[in-house]
Amino acid sequence: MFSPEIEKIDRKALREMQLERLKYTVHYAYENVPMYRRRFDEIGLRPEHIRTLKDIELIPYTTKDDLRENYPFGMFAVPMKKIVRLHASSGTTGKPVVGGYTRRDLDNWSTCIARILTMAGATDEDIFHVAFGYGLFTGGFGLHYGVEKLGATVVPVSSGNTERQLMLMKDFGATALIATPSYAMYLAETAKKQGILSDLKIRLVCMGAEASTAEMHEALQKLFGALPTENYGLTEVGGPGVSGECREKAGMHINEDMFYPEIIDMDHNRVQGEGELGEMVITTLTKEGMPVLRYRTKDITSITYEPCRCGRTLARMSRVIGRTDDMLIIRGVNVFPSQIESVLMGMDELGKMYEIVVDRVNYMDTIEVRVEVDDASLLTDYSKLEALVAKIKHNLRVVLQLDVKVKLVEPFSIPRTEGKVKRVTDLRKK
Ligand code: DLL
Repeated sequence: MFSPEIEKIDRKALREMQLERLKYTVHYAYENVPMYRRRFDEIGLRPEHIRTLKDIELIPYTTKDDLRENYPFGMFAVPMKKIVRLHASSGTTGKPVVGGYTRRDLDNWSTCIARILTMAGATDEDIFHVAFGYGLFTGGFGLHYGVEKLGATVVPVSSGNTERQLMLMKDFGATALIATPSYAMYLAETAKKQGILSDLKIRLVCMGAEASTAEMHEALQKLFGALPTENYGLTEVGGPGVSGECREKAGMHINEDMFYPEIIDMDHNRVQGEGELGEMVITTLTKEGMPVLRYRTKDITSITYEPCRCGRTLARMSRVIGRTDDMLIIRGVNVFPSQIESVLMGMDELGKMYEIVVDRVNYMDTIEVRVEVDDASLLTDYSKLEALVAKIKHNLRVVLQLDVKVKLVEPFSIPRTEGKVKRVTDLRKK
């Protein structure tokens, strides 16, 4: 373990530490961030009203809109002189969310990442190929400094130029790959196509920044012959480093000394119990540059506090099944793209790239799944093709309780992305 004193901490001692840090953060945010002072004053809440961890529920939520309204630096709690780094989310619409880091924030961030990489089985002997974008995105630099803190070798390749990436992975003898799940898959598929998969020494694939399914992990493990693990985070609370999977792959351990997690019910905004699915809400416990209280992530997951087989006592969050704003409602049925991915990735006849197109025809919602086949020759064999389409439709119906149109397409015909993949096109929104 990278920080055994924290990762194996007795939970009572952890709760005491969290309470102390929560009280401090609440005072600190109230004193230094005008938005928080206003919010508290409006409802007559004073920082000293927070006496127990449960009292966190008295604090109003923070949302993406709050951060946008305070763009770019209104949420910062220190003068700019103390901010040594800025990052921002890519945000497809409107202004991005900006994060500001003090020197101490950067140090804590690297510690969180070094823990997560160690959990995944990395050591200072690994050579990390970092294929996350370097720039305002928190993925590249965030992981980079964590690898350095671990003492491993970092190859800051950034995103783009897949063939060159593979050449470097091979020539530099990379043992660990850091990428989004979709890009890791693209690298593996391309290496397979070029016949160089067996020349790669990758033993770990550390993925994050987008959702993935157990089936996707299995498919990657088969291709790379390496253990895929995932980690989670978001720009609003600092970027990657909130949580990560250990080799037991039984949920992502949350760095609870730095982040206080809650799960709330999506409809009633109530705090959920252990194991119940809901929206993740995060409060930062050590941030100086931009403390955030009860941030609504929109990510749907659950939390367990049971100690893990690996010996860590830090709580674990389950794989994110989707975002509240990603959920599709098709003819009244709730559908998460991850449910569709589980079905597709579990079928050997299929390739690993797919897209989902939703439309409305004659007032009726339609959903079409386009998926690549593994072997192009299948597309010319009409009876096999029909049987496969029928099988996919059946499997999707079992999971979704919906009839889905299925179109099989040639390998590598769906465009790949180097950053976060966009699987769904919803034409109803046009
Ligand atoms: O994606 C931070 C990050 C970078 C995490 C690299 C892990 C690795 P944003 O660009 O602000 O920050 O996007 C945050 O991405 O709210 C989730 O919806 C999604 N996300 C991140 N990690 C995971 C994951 C980074 N492991 C948003 N599983 C979050 C599912 C994830 N979704």
